[in-house]
Amino acid sequence: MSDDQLKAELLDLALQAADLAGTFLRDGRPDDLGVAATKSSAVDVVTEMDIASEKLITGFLAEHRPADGFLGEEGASVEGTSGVQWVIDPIDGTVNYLYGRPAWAVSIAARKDGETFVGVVAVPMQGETFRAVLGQGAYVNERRLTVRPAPPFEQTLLGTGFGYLAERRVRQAEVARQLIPQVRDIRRGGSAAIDLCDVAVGRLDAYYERGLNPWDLAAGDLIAREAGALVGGRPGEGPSGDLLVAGPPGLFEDLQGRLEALGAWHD
Ligand code: LIP
Repeated sequence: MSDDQLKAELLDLALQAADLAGTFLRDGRPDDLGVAATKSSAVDVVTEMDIASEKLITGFLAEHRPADGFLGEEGASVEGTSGVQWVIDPIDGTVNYLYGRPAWAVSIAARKDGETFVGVVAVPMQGETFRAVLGQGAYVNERRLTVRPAPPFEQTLLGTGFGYLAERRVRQAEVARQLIPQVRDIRRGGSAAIDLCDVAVGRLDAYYERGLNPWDLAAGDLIAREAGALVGGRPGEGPSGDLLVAGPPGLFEDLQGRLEALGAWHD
């Protein structure tokens, strides 16, 4: 199978899995949804729907590609033998989902030998599915995506997010405090996958966050890059849990330099 044939197959399966899970989550959300468990802190929550969504996604994908590997936020961890690894956030924006707020997504990426081939972010409450294939552009539904041209820094609408540990949030708040007077405004949406898609579609000029997990960023990173954004971490580094920075050329480098000077990459 050629890489293009593999990309087409992976995209088709990712779109089907994201639609399956997104429909289940949108239509099956219990009115009395509560917290099933917590992780790094009392506010880092998991619901029964996160767990069910991940099982739905991994079950569907494993049925069609049994030799693939899996890495999922809620525990899916399979090595695989095909060289393809699925990176899954079954609900990105779990707290939003728990509170009945619309900004949550299903994020599914497929990596081949470590390179992200396909990314899909479904946002059911917006009726939007973002998708990208490496080298083939990014789309929302059927519309091709291109990032908004870099504005002057003082006119930047800047997205960010905060971690689940209070001591990290103190440092993150200090970085945001320094940046707020320098930009148009700040937005904190609660889903990294949506924030990265917002950069791709032009609803944010740029986005940064410290503390993301691979499943938070895998699909949105490719979607933003295929829409023309630059996505990285500290200068010369790729996006990681230390720091993710995303934005159009010109603004990306300016923001990255300011974040480096502010020490946004450490607690
Ligand atoms: C969320 C991220 C978001 C971050 C939240 C949380 P989750 O992922 O997408 O950017 O600010 O703290 O980590 O936990 O909802 O999958």
